[in-house]
Amino acid sequence: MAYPHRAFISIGSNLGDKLDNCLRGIDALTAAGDIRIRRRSAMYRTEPVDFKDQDWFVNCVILVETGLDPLGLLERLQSVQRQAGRPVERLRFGPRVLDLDLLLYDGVILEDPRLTLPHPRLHRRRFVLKPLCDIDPDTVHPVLNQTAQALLAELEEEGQQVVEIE
Ligand code: PH2
Ligand code: MG
Ligand code: MG
Repeated sequence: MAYPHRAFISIGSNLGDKLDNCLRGIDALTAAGDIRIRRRSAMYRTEPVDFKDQDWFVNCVILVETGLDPLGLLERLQSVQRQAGRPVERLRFGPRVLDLDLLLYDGVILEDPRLTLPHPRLHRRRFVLKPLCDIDPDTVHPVLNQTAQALLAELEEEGQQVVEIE
């Protein structure tokens, strides 16, 4: 098996045993043998953004290597979300057992009805940028041409608290 591509994936949960949901989700990604986990950030408790009236999340970011193409990887993320018991219909930005979002895939820029790369909100979210900086602060956003570290420095902490879990 070849693993020529690098992708960053955001993991999140705010229902049930959030930390365990995230850890199991990461494990499930490797089951078919065509994705391997290279790095995992710390785990964080994070204040909900976009839809504020919901419980805090647990979030982290992983770096994977894979032979899957972007849409193949997206399908895999969706299948692991379903296995975790997440219904397909749900409130946009609302509570979820497991959310796996493809953030970056090599330097690919993609506008497809199924998938936008880089993730369209990644540069505005501390719960994504803080863990992303744990594992690769110098990674460059291919549209904004700025590093993860520089993007994080621009964001206000107000309303976007991110607390590392010891
Ligand atoms: N996911 C959302 C909406 N808001 N807030 C935090 N803190 N973490 C998330 O993962 C998150 C969110 C939609 O996917
Ligand atoms: Mg999401
Ligand atoms: Mg999602």
